[in-house]
Formats: sequence, structure tokens, C-alpha cells
Amino acid sequence: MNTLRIEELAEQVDAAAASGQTLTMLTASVADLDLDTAYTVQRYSMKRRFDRNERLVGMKMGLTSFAKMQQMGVHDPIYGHLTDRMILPAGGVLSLTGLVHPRVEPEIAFTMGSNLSGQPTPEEALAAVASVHSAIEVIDSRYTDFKFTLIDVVADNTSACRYVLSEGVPLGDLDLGDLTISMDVGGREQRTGSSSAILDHPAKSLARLATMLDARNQGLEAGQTVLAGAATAAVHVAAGDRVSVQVEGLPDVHFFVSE
Ligand code: OOG
Ligand code: MG
Repeated sequence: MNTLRIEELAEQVDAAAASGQTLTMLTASVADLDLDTAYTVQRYSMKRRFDRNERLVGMKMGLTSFAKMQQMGVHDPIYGHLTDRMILPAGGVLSLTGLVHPRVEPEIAFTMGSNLSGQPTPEEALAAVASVHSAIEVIDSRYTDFKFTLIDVVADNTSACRYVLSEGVPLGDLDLGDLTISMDVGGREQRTGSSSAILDHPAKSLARLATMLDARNQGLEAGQTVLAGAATAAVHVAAGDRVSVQVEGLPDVHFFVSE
């Protein structure tokens, strides 16, 4: 696919995200969009945000858990970019204005203490981590009815919308392999899972992210945030909700939803 066409697709996904308007799946009309090109669309769409003074602050993994793969009907881990515009302070308020149909999911996040590149083992990946957080990701697919193929969701920056981190704690002796994770959404919906749902261990998700980035000559940098992926299926939010996540052994995190 030529650069001009990729630019056009990037403009479409960027405009949908910026305006909160839905988009028909790109693959419905673009026959020659493959996964590798979808990552290029994602990168070009990020460049548009950077041109509007958004700043890259980290990366996210998606579809790392069976619950998510099953919910979305898509079966491979994917990654997206996080910008400063997506940061929601802990205890803060998410406004639904300008969003399409947001959902929340409970996650574990890392703050990188050093750069991470190449194809690290999970142990090597963890050695590059400065602190660990419980986290809530707000995803908001720009596609109609929150339905997409793997290629479409990658082009749409893996539905990234907002995220909230708890205070960070050093990893120390904490084993992230099997921590209970629970989420409450407005007292209406609860989800409970285990950190083992995240590619068996969140460190494997981090290592996999580095390896996927390496295939495109990218890596992670000290200070960046990494969302390791949801441990349970995602839940719709509504105005008035208080959304909270608890990860065993980590500080809690919550935020509020307004119209
Ligand atoms: C894609 C993003 C999935 C996760 O943690 O699994 C994701 C989506 O479900 O819209 O962020
Ligand atoms: Mg997520």
C-alpha cells in the first residue's frame, strides 16, 4: 500500500478518535490492509497527535487474556501507543463527552526504570521495571458497535482512550504471577480475575511487547508507562459510576464518570 493511502487511513482513524464519531471497519473497504500495514496506520495516526502537541508516554498491550480474546473474537496480542492526553489522574473524573462507547478493564501497569529493547526474557523485562501499579484502562473503539478484526483494532491504536494508574510501588519480592484482580463498576457490575490471565504472567506480556516492538525497530524507554493488558472482560461505563480496581498487594485505584 502506498504512503498516501496509509496517510489517508491514519487521518480517518485519527478524526474518529478526535471527534468521538464512529467509523466503519477499514477492512470492509480496504482489501489490501494487512497487519503490518495496520501498525503503520497506527504509527501515522500517532504522528498526527504528536503534531497537535500530544506526547508519547508509553505503550499498551491488548488482547493478552483469554477473557478479552473471547469477548472480542480476536485471538492475538496487539500493542498500541499511550499519550499524555490519555492520562486520567487517580480519583479524577472521566467525562463521557466526545467519547463513543467507553468500557473499562482492570490491568497491571509498569513504569520503566531503564530502556528495554531487543527480545528480552520475562526476567530481563522485569529487571527494567522501576515500579508496578494497579490500573484501569478506558477503551473506546471507534468502530461501530465495538466490533472489529485484528487488523482494524490495530489501525485504531487498539481502542486506547484513557488510563488511570495507582501509586507505583517497587516490585521487591512481589510475584505478579497470580494476584487476584477485581473491578467494581458503579456497584452495578463486578469482575474478578487473576494476573495469571495476562499471558500467564504480566512479565511475559512486557517481554512480548518489547519483542513485538523490536520487529519494527522500536523499544521502550525509561520513564514510560506500560499497560500489560486486561485480566477480565471489559464493562461499559455510564455517567455517575465510580469505577475501582483492586490488585492484591498493590494500592487500589478508582475514578468517577460524568456526562
Ligand atoms: C482492544 C483493546 C484490548 C486489552 O487490555 O485487552 C485491550 C479492545 O478490546 O477494544 O486493551
Ligand atoms: Mg487494555
